Amino acid sequence: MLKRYILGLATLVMFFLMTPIASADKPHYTITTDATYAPFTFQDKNNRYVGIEQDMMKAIAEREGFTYTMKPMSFNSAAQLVSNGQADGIIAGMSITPERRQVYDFSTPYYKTGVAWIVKKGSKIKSLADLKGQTVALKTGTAASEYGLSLQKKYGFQVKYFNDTDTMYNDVAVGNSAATFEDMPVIQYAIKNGMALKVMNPDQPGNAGSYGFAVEKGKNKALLAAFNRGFAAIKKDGTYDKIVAKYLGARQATFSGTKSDNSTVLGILRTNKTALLNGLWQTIVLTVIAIIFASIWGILLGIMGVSQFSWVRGIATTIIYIFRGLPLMVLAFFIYIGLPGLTGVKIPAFTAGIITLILNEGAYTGAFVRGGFEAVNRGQMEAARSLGLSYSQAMRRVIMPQGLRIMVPSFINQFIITLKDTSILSAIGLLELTQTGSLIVARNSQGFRVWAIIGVMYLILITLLTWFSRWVEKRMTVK
Ligand code: ASN
Repeated sequence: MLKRYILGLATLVMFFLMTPIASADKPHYTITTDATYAPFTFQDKNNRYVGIEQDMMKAIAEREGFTYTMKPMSFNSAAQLVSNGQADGIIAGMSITPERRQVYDFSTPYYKTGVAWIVKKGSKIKSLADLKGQTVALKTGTAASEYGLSLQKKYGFQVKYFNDTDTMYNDVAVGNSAATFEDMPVIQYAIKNGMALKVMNPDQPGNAGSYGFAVEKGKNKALLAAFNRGFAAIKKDGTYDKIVAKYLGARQATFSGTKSDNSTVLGILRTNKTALLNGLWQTIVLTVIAIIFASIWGILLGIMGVSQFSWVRGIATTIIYIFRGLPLMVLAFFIYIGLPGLTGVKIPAFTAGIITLILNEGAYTGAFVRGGFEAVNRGQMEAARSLGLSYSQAMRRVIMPQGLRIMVPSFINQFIITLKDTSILSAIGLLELTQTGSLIVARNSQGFRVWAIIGVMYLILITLLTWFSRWVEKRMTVK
């Protein structure tokens, strides 16, 4: 009965882990983008990704007859996925620079840019020299951050890093950082939409250049050619100009435009209902699959850990040592970004996230399961064996039932930790609850309210999970 249940579950999970494969007739690509880079890519009030780049890509794909899956995430991850061959192309306000040309092939330039240096509105800072000893906010992996860094020695400021532009702006707006560097069109759009910041070099952008669509160097030639052809066509027939005018002409509700909806917790809940529910669902799915498989894997490791054979015990100890020792985020990056670079096999973020959780939580589970079995009196094993039971019979009938029972509180604890650990997977772009929160804050700058909502949602989930575990525990002990 149990076997059939597990088998059914495993099939379901396999189904979940498979990547959707595109229809055979049209080429299908995976394109990454910067999730919070208005006016080029950002979420609108209905949590749909919009912006100049999103409209461009749609128009180009239609003309050129290809389909694509758009993956919004931090710029740094978006760029790495393409340079590693995990994704086919990137359209993310990406400046064409000589260093990047060594790693990527770029399309025809599609938008002019240059770096601005930015302070809070009303700030006392008047020149770069005033930044001495101050902190400057930079965004990881960007051309603007490189530019900022090139001035660091001369002007003697400290730097701190952020993964997205809006959090970085906020840090300056609330006065934590004295200044920041970001691309001119991006900051100008934010200021136009109510960000209380000021550009100090509006007429002299640093490192003037252009944005380009990029693919990994030497790869995806057909996609790049299609982009260039499509771009030339939408430029020629006026579609491109219309797209740009659509976003730059009208005031967009990205930063302050949705004030009334964001002034109360209820308003935020209502505006972001779909996004929050999707994030919640993703967190639940990750947690449930990870809990089930990490428990199975952990119990297996625990049994191996008390094996009669020292080499089996050795294997268990080594596995537990490695995966308990690695920080979860390092493991996630290794599996998602590191491994595919080596093997050339793409791993979807969801699968990478699940594998990360199973390995990490499974190691912790393995450690306490092993401890639990060891705690069941050794004498009991001897007694069972002297009654004529084989080692595995003694294990299954005598040691395991008692051991598992004392482990129940540890299991519940581990389940809660697993749920909380799913939030770390936002780093590889999974749109779970935490990442959803980041994106909402990026849009409405309501850090306090949004993070309070997300916090309460986690607490509710944890309470439900604890109740459920206690219920199972009771049923186990009644038997
Ligand atoms: N403009 C940045 C760069 O070129 C990319 C970004 O932040 N989306 O590095």
